[in-house]
Amino acid sequence: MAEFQPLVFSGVQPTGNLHLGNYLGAIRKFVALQENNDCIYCVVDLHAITAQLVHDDMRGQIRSIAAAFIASGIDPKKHIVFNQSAVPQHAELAWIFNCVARIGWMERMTQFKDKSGSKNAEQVSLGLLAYPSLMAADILVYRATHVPVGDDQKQHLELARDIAMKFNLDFSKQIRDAGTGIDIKVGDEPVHAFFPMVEPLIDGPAPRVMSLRDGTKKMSKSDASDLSRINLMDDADQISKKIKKAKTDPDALPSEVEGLKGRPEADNLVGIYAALSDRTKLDVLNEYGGQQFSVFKPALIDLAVSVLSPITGEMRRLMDDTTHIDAILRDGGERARARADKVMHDVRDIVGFLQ
Ligand code: AQP
Repeated sequence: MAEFQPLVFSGVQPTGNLHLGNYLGAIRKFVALQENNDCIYCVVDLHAITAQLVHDDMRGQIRSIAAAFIASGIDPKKHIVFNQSAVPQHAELAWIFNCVARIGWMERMTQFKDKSGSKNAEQVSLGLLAYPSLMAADILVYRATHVPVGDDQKQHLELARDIAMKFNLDFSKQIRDAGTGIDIKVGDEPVHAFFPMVEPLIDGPAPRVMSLRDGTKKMSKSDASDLSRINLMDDADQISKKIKKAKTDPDALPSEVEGLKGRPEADNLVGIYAALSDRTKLDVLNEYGGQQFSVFKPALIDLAVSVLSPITGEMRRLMDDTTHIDAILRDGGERARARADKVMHDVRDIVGFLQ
């Protein structure tokens, strides 16, 4: 059986201040993966207009996400960093995927249900419903194989696999005729595939970083309380204040990971410490088990400040030089467009459009 050429793709929305969850769930993994992989990292600006159409400073937001990628250590020369709207093939493939995917698949998405929530259908954009179809297109327009994301994106990636599979099966004859597919195995099933079955990369000690105010809620850009999250642009004093105020319970830290069960806030802070120091939770508990939060929190503050401050400083420096950031995005956009267009040429052939 053949295999698709490994390729890493992921994206971040320019919808507000990046926080520690975005960093640990996504961007830190992007940096680690670039050592041994071909990687494409995208500022997904088309996604940003699905929940809210008008943004005060969309261009500034786009630049700030690109700055965060680069300040965290992504090499935009070896890899590709660009903004999604610069490559129209994402939207073109998303339209085809809108015709592959079923409405019921989209309506079952937890994020759609959460974000459309109590609003009536007149207030929710069609784009919000179709969001996972565009996300599948973002990945598959490069035939990417691996996608580093936080745990909240798992369901969307399962849907991307469903879309890829349905496209491969619906067009199996055309894919064979075009000679652009390869034989893969999906479970035990042999499939002649044009699109790969993407693998989510969600591992690590903090796949879902939780709110500092409520360990049962995801840390999120849209949480009304700024104390719930550490923003990548926070300075040392703000980081210190937020960790000091972070909700905890009165018990000492356990010595085993099992002991974190039923203690969401303790679990979250230990997970954050482990992810920031590239250690396991067990390793952290071997050091801090039996200690009170009055000892653990100052250690976590020192660690968070030492990891995040250089990134924040570099982000500020980069954001002052918009010409440089724009040049990186333009160059990345050109290279991404060339790759996406090759794939779209084959897709148009398979679907039967006249080129
Ligand atoms: N709390 C989190 N823990 C781990 N990973 C997270 N990610 C987001 N929040 C956490 C991951 O960050 C990447 C980029 O996310 P995004 O900006 O595209 O969208 P999002 O998931 O909608 O981010 P927010 O902050 O949670 O926004 P709102 O408040 O709008 O819901 C993704 O890989 C995501 O998994």
